[in-house]
Amino acid sequence: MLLRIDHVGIACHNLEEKIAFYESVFGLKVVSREINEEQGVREAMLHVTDGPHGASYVQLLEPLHPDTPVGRFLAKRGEGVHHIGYGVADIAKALEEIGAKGVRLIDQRPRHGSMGASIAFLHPKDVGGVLTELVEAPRR
Ligand code: V0V
Ligand code: CO
Repeated sequence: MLLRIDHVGIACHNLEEKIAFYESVFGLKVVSREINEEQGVREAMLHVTDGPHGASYVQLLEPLHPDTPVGRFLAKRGEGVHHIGYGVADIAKALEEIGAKGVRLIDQRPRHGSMGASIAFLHPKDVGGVLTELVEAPRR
């Protein structure tokens, strides 16, 4: 069901500073920057590699306000890995199958994600403490 690691989401206080760090230390390049009001983030995708099932990225996340998922995470835990996003071929089908196994779905239906993707989150308490995101890339 999971095709690849689409992205690792990393929470930070200052997006521009963290982009500069990933560019200078790892040589990654920003391929997208967006503000997602619904998710409460300003985010950047840095391309890592291409694989047979699509690309993988680092997603850097800065909260738009303290009272958002990433804002609360930063206050409680500080900067660090916030979530893992897995690529799936059919997000509606994946949600149905995963929900049927008793994992709480934060999103019953897909939402708008970075670069035109459809995304949905699974509750970290049901995934061993890992906030898990499903990502269906847009059709080309
Ligand atoms: C919170 N918890 C986490 C966590 N965030 N555990 C693991 N990883 C995380 N990232 C734990 C937290 O420690 C608490 O456990 C418990 O969950 C409830 O947390 P809370 O402090 O009440 O925080 P809330 O109200 O933010 O609720 C947590 C959830 C929320 C996960 C339900 O953050 C959420 O709905 N997240 C999904 C949306 C999201 O994260 N969007 C930003 C990325 P204890 O302390 O009670 O044991 S947007 C994105 O990735 C995009 C756009 C994209 O990829 O395209
Ligand atoms: Co994400």
